[in-house]
Parts: sequence; C-alpha cells; structure tokens
Amino acid sequence: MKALFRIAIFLLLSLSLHAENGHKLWLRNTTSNPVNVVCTKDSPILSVAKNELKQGWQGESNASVVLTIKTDKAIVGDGFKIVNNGIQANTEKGILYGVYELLRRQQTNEVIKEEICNPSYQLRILNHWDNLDGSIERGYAGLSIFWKKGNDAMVVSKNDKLLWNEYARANASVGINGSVLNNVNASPDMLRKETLQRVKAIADILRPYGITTYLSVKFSSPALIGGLKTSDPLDPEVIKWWKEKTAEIYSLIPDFGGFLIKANSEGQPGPQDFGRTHADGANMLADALKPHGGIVMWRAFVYQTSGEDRAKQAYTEFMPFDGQFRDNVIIQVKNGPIDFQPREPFSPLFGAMKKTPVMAELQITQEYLGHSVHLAYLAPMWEEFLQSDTYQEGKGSTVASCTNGAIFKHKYTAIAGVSNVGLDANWCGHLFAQSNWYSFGRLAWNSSLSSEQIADEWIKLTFSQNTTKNCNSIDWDLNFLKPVKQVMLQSHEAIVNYMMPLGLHHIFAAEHHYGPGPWWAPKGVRKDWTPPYYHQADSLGIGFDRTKTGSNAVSQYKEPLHLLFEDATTCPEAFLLWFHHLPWDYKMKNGRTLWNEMCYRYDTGLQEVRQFQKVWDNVQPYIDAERFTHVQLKLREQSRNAQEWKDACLLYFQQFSKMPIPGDIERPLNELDQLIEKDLKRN
Ligand code: GCW
Repeated sequence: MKALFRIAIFLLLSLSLHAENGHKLWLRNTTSNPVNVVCTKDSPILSVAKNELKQGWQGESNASVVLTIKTDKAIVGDGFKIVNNGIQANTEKGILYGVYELLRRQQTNEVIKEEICNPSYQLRILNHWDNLDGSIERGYAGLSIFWKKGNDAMVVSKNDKLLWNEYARANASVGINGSVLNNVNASPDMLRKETLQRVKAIADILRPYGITTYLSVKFSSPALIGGLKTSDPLDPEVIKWWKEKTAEIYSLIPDFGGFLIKANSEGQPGPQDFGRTHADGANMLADALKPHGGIVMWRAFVYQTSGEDRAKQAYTEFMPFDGQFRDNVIIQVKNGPIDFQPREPFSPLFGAMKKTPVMAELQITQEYLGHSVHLAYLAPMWEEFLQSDTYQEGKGSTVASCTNGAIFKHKYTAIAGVSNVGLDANWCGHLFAQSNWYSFGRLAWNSSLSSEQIADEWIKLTFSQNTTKNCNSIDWDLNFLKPVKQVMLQSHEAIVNYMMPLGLHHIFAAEHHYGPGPWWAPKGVRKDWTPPYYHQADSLGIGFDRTKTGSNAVSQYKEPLHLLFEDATTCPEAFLLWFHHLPWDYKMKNGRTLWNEMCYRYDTGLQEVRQFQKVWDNVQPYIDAERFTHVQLKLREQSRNAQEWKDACLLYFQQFSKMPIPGDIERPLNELDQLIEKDLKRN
C-alpha cells in the first residue's frame, strides 16, 4: 500500500512539474549556453542582471559579456546602449534593462547591433486595485498577491516572497519600474504601522528588480486613523500628520515612490469636502513628500451629479488649476473622457494641460472588455490612443508626445496601467491577458512600438517554437505565429463590433460591466451610471449629442478636431455615436443606413470570434494540451457571449428603429425578454 501511495505521489509530482499552466509567462527559456559575465561592480540589481545572463544566455558558448556603468549623455535616465560585447548604461537599472533586452532579442531572433535604447517615460507604473482583505476591485484572476484576510494577514510567508520575486522579475523584464500596491478606493488602514511593515517586506523584494513601491492613500486618513478632528488640507495639524506619516514610511522604505490619490470621485473623500481645491489637496501631500523625493499622482477621474455631460467634467474641473500644482504632482488621467470603454476618443485634458505634468492611466485588467473570458489584445487600442493627434501644439502633438516630455518639459514623465494580476496560476486569468501586461511594459518603455511587433515578440516568447516537436521554424511561423498574431491584432476591434460599435459606450448591464444591458436603468441609480444616459436611443435615432446642439463636449478639443467631430460627415465613424445623435436611416459613407450598419457590425463581431475559434483549433498541433484547452474553452464562452451581445443590442434597439435586420445576416438566437430576465437574476 505504502509503495503504491509513494508511486502515486511521485506521478502526481512529476505531472505537476510538467504542467504547462502558464505560470512562467513570457520568461520560459529552458536551456542556456555558458557565458562569462564581466562586471567590476556589485549590487543587488547587478546580481540580478548577472544571474539573468547566466540563466538565459543563448549566444555563443563561453562568450564574454561586459556590463559597464559609465556616463554617456546620449543615454537618458535608465536607458542603455547595446555595444558589441555587452551593455553600457548610466545606472544599474539601465544595465538590468539592457540585459533583458539582449536576452529577448536572442530568444526572438532579432538583430543585435550597437544601439541606444532610452525609455519614453521615466516612471512606468502598475496600479493594483487590491484591497487589504485580498479581494481585487475589477480583478479577474483570483485574489491579491499582496494582501489577504485572516489572523495571519500580515505574516510574510516564504510563498509570498517567492511570488513577489517572480512578479518583480516579470515586471523588470519589460521595463516596469513602479507598483502601487493597493486600490485607489483606499482603506485608511493602509497607513497603519502593521500594514506598513508588510509594505516594507514587499518593497525589499521589488527593489533589486528596480521597482519602486507606491501606495494609494485615503484623503481622510488623518481623521479616520490619526485621531484628528478634520482632514482639511490647510489645517496645520493635518499638514503635520501627513508629514510625520510620510517620514515614518520613508524610515521603513527609504526609496518609497509616493502617493496615488482618488479624491472627490465616486464618493471618495477629498479637499472639496473642506471647501478646498484639488490643488490645495495635492500640494499639501506634495510638500510632505518633497524632502524625501516622492511624488503625488492625483487622479482626474471626477464626475459629479451636476447634470453636466460626464465626458466633459474632468476637463471642466481640472483646467482652471493648470500651473497651480507643485512640481512633484502629476495629474493622472484615464485614456478616455468617460471610463475605459471598449473604445473612446482620447481625454481632451491630454495636451491641454500644458503647465502641469499629465500621465495616462490605461486599464490592463479587462473591466469593460470581457473580463478574463474574452480574448482581447489591448496594444492596438493603446497604440491608437498614444498616436492620437491632439493638435495642441500643432500637427503631430500626439498624446504620446504630449506626455513623454517631447513637447512639454516637466520634471517627471509617467504612465500607469491598472494591473490584471492575481493569484491564479497563470497570473492573469486568460493566457492571452498576459500579453496585455507585457504590452503595457513595452509601450511604457517605447511608446512608438507597434502593436504588431509587440504581439510578435510575446507569441515567440510565450509559445517558444523549441517546445514544438517535429516542427521547423518556417512551418511554425506560417501555421502558428501568423494566424495567432492575426487573431490578437483583430481581437479588440471584434469586441468593439459585438459590444459597442460606431462610438456607442457604457451599455453594460449593471455594475459588473460584463454582459449587455442597454435597457438597464433601475430606479434610484444615478442616471449617468445607466446605459440609456449614454445611448439615448429613441424613435428618432441613437447616440449622444455632444455637438453644440447638445452638450458641446466637442468644444474641449483643439481645432481642427473640434470642427471635425462637430460635423457628422467628417467625424470618424468609430466615434459617430459618441458625438452625435443620428436618425436610424442616417446614410453612412458606404451607403447603408445607420441601422443596417449597426446590424452588420454586431454580426461581424460575432463572426470574427467564431473565426478565432477555428484558427485556435487549427493550431492545436503546435501547443501543449493544457494551454490549448484553456484557450479553447474561453473562446467558446466568448462566442456565446458575443451572440448574446448581438441579440440583446439588436433586439433592444430594434424596438426604437422599427426596421428589419438585413436579410443576409444570421438571425438572433436569443429572446430579448429572456436576456433581460437572465440579467436581472444575475444581479
Ligand atoms: O472604472 C471605474 C470602476 C471602479 C473604479 C473606478 C476608478 C477603482 O468601475 O471600480 O474604482 O473606475 O477608476 O476609480
């Protein structure tokens, strides 16, 4: 019996050792050649760099790789230079990033030539919306890797350390150099002594990978945990409390990065509660951080129940303060003016705030893009955003160049991504969601990379062809890389098509932000949280009029964009119903009516996902069984969801359009009332 038991354990163990559960992310080279690393200096960061070279060297056996820290004006910040026998940089972090770049090029068979690589943004930061009880707001990959509930919540285990180490390594490998460890809907308990001890433990593990630790803080902390009567930012006691708290943090974490704040937004406290302004609040915290070299990232995600179009409010509220912030305050602005919708035009604050550094907040976690069920490669969406021309300083004033220091010279340049990482074995819930973590890092490092190149790299690193038996590289490129890349590149647009084509937005059912709910408008819920507020469908037509006959949000954009968006005939069709309310029989550029075009778009989205299923089934011979099945099942669910999106939206809007669904597309399969009922039950 005992022997049998042992054999069973052995079999289980060896199975789990070979399990391909995606935990290794894009860092999966298994064999390496011997290499001689030459570096005269030593430090924790340099040790990581040396080890990575030894573990991952794919170049000539016994080659010498020289790591040199030497000031060179052409190298900026933590940039580096690939030289013929190694890496040169101004800083240790530069060496680390150079090493990862070198190894990546070896693994993906890219050219390795003398070249300087400088980062687009100095600060490349992940925002974790992780709560102290271990749950994650808008997280779809399990519980938090940082926090947990229970009596041992603050105990740092061996496993914790191992995981944080792996997490740090993954970030460093793509150039991410900062992590905000907790939710912007922050608990005041974050700043308690016991919690800060755990923050210190995390920071100690992240540091050798060049990652700076930041925290989200609650504005009312002085009153909530400091025993003060107020949290008024101009009150001397409050100012003192923040100074002392900040000093306490720095005594534990000398290289602490600073605070991220959501204030006077969605019920969070802020300076306005005391009759003060965003500038008063941000500057008070900035003054506390300044002596230690820390920064404040103050979010501009604000909208009140004032009745003003939600899309206009951040601009209205923040523009008057341009130039009034300390130089260590950065205004953090979501890519679009509403809220991470499948597609939005860029927020008009980009390029408009000229005297204050502005950083973009992207959402890596798929809150509005099918959670971790739908395959959504997000780099094309971010590329579209970063390359959008704001025209603020003339043609070519792209969002990227307005935020990366190319146009406006501020002390800091930064970009943030809301993380999709959790305790799931594969970190991100969906295997392909890993590509979004990867892409965020790559774009933060180099905002001009194309989404195609990033997809190419990620596929090569993640599904290394070496693991595929009996397959040569031409075969692999043609029959795996190419079709899978095509699916990735098409995936975001497919979702836009079956969820919210032509500029429609926020028509999700309820709070989960997952399934369709153009009908959803329960009594008592804020109007600007309900879909009818956004789609405005009625017997006359559909869409949100943001022209001068409507909310005039178009006026927040600089010419020639203002006039371009104002006129339905010049407005890009991708944003048509974002800016216009148009009749159902409005004539599109291709001659179809608006209603017919909507029908075709919804159907196209669905057909695209059905196509993705076929592509994936065809690549089965090139991939391990576990990852194959994982994606296959997800795609099946996505197809069913896409069908529901199409049916729900077309049948619902048809009640207003009173027009038939064009005869050549597949008929709906679901009944509208059943979809509504299903949605009600779910909530
Ligand atoms: O997108 C919305 C989310 C909230 C989130 C908020 C924000 C963290 O639905 O869950 O809260 O935005 O960005 O502050």
